[in-house]
Amino acid sequence: MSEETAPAAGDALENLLQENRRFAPSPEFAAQSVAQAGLYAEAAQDRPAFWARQARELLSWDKDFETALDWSEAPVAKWFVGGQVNAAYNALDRHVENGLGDRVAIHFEGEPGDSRSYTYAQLTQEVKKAANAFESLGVRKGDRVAVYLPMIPEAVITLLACARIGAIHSVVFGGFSADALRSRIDDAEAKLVVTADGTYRRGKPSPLKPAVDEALSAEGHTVQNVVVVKRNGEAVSWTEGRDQWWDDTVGAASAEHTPVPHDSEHPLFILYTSGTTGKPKGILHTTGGYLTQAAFTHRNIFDLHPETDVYWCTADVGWVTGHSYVTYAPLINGATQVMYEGTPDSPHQGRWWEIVQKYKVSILYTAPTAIRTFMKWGREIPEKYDLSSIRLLGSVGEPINPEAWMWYREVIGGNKAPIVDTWWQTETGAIMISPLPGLTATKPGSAQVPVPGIAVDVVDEMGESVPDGHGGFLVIREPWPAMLRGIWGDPERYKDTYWSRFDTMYFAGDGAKKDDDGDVWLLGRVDDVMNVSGHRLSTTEIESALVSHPSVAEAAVVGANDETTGQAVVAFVILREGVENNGDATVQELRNHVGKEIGPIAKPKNVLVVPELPKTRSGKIMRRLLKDVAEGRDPGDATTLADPTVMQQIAADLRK
Ligand code: 6R9
Repeated sequence: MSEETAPAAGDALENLLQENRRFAPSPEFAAQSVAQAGLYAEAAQDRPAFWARQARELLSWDKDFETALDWSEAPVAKWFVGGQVNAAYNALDRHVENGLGDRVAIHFEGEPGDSRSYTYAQLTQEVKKAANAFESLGVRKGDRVAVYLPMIPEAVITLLACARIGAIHSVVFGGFSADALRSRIDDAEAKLVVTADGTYRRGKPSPLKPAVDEALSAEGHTVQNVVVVKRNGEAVSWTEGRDQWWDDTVGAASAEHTPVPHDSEHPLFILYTSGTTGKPKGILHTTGGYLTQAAFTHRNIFDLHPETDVYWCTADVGWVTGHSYVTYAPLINGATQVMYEGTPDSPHQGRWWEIVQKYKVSILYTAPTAIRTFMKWGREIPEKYDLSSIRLLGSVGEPINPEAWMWYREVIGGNKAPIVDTWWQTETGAIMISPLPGLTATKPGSAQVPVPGIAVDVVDEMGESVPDGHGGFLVIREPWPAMLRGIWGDPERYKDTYWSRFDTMYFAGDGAKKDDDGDVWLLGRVDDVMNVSGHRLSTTEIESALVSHPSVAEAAVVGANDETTGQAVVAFVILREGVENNGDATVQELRNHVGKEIGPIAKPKNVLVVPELPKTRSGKIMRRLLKDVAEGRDPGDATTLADPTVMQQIAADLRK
């Protein structure tokens, strides 16, 4: 996109930006809002001072810090320099000391229907025992611990036990292969692996330990011990001396453990992101700044009233959302949360809503892909349950199309719960763009406004801020507390990936647009933006148009190379349950619908009706694979898909 063509980019995006529905917070909601309007002005006046106040209010420091921000070694920031803090103490012990020991920290719901709850006092005890156990296995401050666990309380316990002793956790999502696990173990040189015999998936036991055994079968690794949680009771093979049952080590450990203070910049964790190409990047986060922004955003964006709310974030601990908004922020803020092990359709498609009803969940944080799946299953399923406890809804992970947003609001939120669409990344550590629910009049499909104290902008090719009503690249102009401190073992790659596109600004890799009010709309990764006959089209916008057709459940759009137009729009759609595929007639109907919604330029050249879409395990559509299909190539590596057979299903369907 050149400066000259930048304004044209806007034209094709009008569809999304003509969205003019607004939902102001109700007077009752606004009256009890945690976030106060003064935050924006305070942050604008002195950003580091604003974050320093948050750091001191939200965390208990063993030693107060001297400097809020040291940016002298940019682009590596230091926040709250000289301060000392312990993440686990802040998440646990201090609540017990403050008389909140009996408050439930976690209501765990297993897939087979077993459940257990941990109070803050109980969770503190478990973490102390795990900390002692890991130390007895030789884990020291700064050592790396690989975590390959399902969504069970032991995952949170393990992470907090590492944080307590200053060991750096590196969670590898339980759905990743043995090879992926090994490469992450090697890259971080992990000393300990914490895993489980397995978990449950759709009512069946699903193994984990065999992948660890396979990962460690070849020589040359750094792992000394494997601690194994017994979860599904399936038989596992055992390496004597190396393998230890959780119940034997953690179970036998002392429940006395004194947390030691860590420097604010002490590394807290590494989390590998799936990176579009090549080797995964080990995103490094440190302690004080990360915890401050995670806790601040969690309290203000989710309007958390810890005494009364029941919070449920459906993310797996294998993703950054499961770190910031399951493990750290809710516990730092003293919240009561729900944790669910399994899939949304086990044993039936109402499982989530049954859980909401059972625990009276008041704050629900999930992803657009889940919302669209529930839309596909039909509103009569959630309508069978009492969802009246819900008072706030959150969305994360992808742009949420206005149809899904409206459905979420009406069917799940009872037409009253504000929706916060939260934009952020593994790299940003915590939410960066989001409405504040008691203050912002929300717009279906837009993440809208930067969090107070965060300097987001949309710039053109030359790095110039675009005027309202125009699109470009999303950047962050100033360092923020929870920003990544680098890529593990590869400082150059950190600079190249994020700081070379625009010299002094962080390049997020997302396309975005400011509407006439200056609100930000996320338009997908910049590699998802197509150029058709010189017009820039957003995959998100066309997908959104397709999904607004009553026959369509889900859609994914790619730009396929085209001799005449540069790129051509190719759409993959899943029809709603009960809708018949009438071949060419259906295709024509959908093409015309997009033509009507956006304009003839956006009409897909091809519409392919498919049974499933290829998604990563975090629910992101793998457009790269669809592009291969659209361009007539054999889709390459599909191993990172949640369901690796999806591509075969699509190929088989297209051959019909
Ligand atoms: C938290 C998380 C980051 C990428 C990001 C963007 C997309 C996340 C979004 C969103 C539009 C939102 N993304 N939230 N796009 N609206 N509310 O998902 O982290 O897995 O690192 O993904 O996800 O493209 O760049 P991560």
